Amino acid sequence: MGAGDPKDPRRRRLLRGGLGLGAALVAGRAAAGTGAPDPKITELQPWTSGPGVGVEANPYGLPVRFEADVVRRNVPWFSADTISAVNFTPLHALDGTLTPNGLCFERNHAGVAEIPPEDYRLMIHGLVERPLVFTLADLMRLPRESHSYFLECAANTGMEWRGPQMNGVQFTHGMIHNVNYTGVRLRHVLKAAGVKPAARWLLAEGADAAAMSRSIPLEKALDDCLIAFRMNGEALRAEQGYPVRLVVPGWEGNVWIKWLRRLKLGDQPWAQREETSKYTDLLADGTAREMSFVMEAKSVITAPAPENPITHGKGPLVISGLAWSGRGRIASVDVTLDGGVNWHAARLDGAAGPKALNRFYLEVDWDGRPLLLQSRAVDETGYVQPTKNALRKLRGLNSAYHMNGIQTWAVDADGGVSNVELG
Ligand SMILES: Nc1nc2c(c(=O)[nH]1)N[C@H]1C(S)=C(S)[C@@H](COP(=O)(O)O)O[C@H]1N2
Ligand SMILES: [Mo]
Repeated sequence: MGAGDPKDPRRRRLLRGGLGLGAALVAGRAAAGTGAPDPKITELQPWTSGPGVGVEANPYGLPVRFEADVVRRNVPWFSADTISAVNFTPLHALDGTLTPNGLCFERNHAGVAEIPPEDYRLMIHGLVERPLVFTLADLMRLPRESHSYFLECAANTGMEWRGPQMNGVQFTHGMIHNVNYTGVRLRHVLKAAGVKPAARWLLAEGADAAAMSRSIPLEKALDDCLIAFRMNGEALRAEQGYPVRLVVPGWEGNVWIKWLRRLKLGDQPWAQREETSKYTDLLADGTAREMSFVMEAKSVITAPAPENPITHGKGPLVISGLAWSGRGRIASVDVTLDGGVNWHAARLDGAAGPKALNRFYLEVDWDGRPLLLQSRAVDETGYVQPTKNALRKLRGLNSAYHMNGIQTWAVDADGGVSNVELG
């Protein structure tokens, strides 16, 4: 006798134990209420009346067709052409913390480079004892590690500097992904070349037509950076930098050079386009923050969200979201239902490592009244996610980058959700 056997007393206990919540959840359903037979149970369904496809139908598996809406999306007005553009991770449709490879947002400045692995070269030169060139096979002979990290574009949520703009969490917060990378510590590769004592900075350059280049302080390069060739176990996707990208944990996405082809050691930064004209934060007084690398603690509720209205009426409601910090681990996340009058400690699910996405949940009993939902992350340094207005007071309105303010979703009595801001 097993737990599935109707005569099993354990099964009866389970059913009885679950009745309270179960009754509340099905209360609104006609079939359950009337006692009429549910044809989905009583009638033979097509998926039962014949076999499905065989194991050769999908040598590389794809999502089930009912999930065809779960895709990256872009906004047409972002740029004149999609070769220099961004698309957004569908955060509203995901749970847990890892982003599936096919759903990782893309930000390309000159389209996706396609590099045959045998043609890949990584050059290391400048202030080194021995300039070196690595092939992909060379890199794969060095000691390897795997770590999960978030990558957030500095422009994520940037549209919201001037007030609520985008009515969907995919567009307000979707320039982020969280991937388990396998690769070689950058410091192993730099040590092989022998860094000269005068070296202070590293130039990382991509092999794409944009030749995207950024200056990185040597201290960070020798710390936790990876030269990665796997994402979530498989080869990098072309759009994520196949065959090799730089992983710069906790720092703005722009420095995570894709299609990495060159590392140059120097004694000062290079003043590349992406660290002067772009990816700097123009302040109210006309000066600019430069090299604002770290992505500060941030969080967002992914359900309910504009794409995830409450459709089940009052009763048990699962509030879920993501929290992250470029300075390390998330210590706690608080959630408010009333625009910040009362805060409740959310439950952090599982133990996320430093500089990675954390999943949080808060289970509540919704009374059907309108809500003003917010989440607020605190990281291990004690930094508390600020309000958007606090950030505006500090940095003015000129910036398009580093907006990590608290997001507000208004839930109306029908369960509809919209992007709002409290004055
Ligand atoms: N070579 C190269 N590296 C690049 C870029 C690029 O256009 N070319 N875009 C950068 C920017 S601005 C971001 S936010 C991240 C995006 O990484 P993703 O496409 O994996 O999301 O890659 C960075 N690395
Ligand atoms: Mo970016």
